[in-house]
Amino acid sequence: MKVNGLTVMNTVYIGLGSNLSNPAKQIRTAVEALANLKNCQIDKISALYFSRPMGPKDQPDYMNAVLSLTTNLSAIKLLDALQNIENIAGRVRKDNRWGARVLDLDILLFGNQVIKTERLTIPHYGMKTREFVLIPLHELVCDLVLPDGEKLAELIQNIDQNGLKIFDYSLQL
Ligand code: A4P
Ligand code: MG
Repeated sequence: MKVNGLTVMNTVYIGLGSNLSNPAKQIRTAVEALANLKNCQIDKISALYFSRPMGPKDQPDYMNAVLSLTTNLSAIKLLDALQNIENIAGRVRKDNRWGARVLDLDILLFGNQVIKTERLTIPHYGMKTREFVLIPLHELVCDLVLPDGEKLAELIQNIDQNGLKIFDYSLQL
């Protein structure tokens, strides 16, 4: 993306989740795919976290992680690239809200932008209440401030950890 002839770089935070078909492997493969994306440079990756399912409880436990990358892609082009990676992983979109999935890649934050279109809501609509997003994000950047001025450090103060724990550090590049 260019503004006044200058390429605009944004720092983006992406949430990764999986609870099917060897979730730890799914997350590792997704990180590799993100590392190979054109016009994107991964900056930091959290630990791999084990987490209890949010939503229906009759589904397997999750693996979650968060990473940050720098990109000159627009948010919608990045979404296209993430959905392509999800599709390659065998993601089948069903109508079961919060149901089991091979791979979910969510754009949590895109620079300081606030976006509300048919295909994109940024900041991600659920990020402020999800321990499996906030705690790995805090690991990456403890002094993060959201576009609305809320501080990440304050958001995690009262969060229920819900069994979230570090599984391993295998995602580091
Ligand atoms: N979309 C809008 N905004 C965004 C964004 N910021 N990032 C649109 C990515 N996509 C965004 O997405 C549906 C549509 O949302 C996309 O086509 C895109 O245009 P999807 O990935 O097909 O659906 P989804 O992510 O399954 O949505 P859903 O069902 O609301 O799932 P959630 O809210 O992401 O929750 N428990 C644990 N422990 N860990 C988890 O990771 N994940 C979920 C899924 C449930 N329980 C979980 C976890
Ligand atoms: Mg998603």
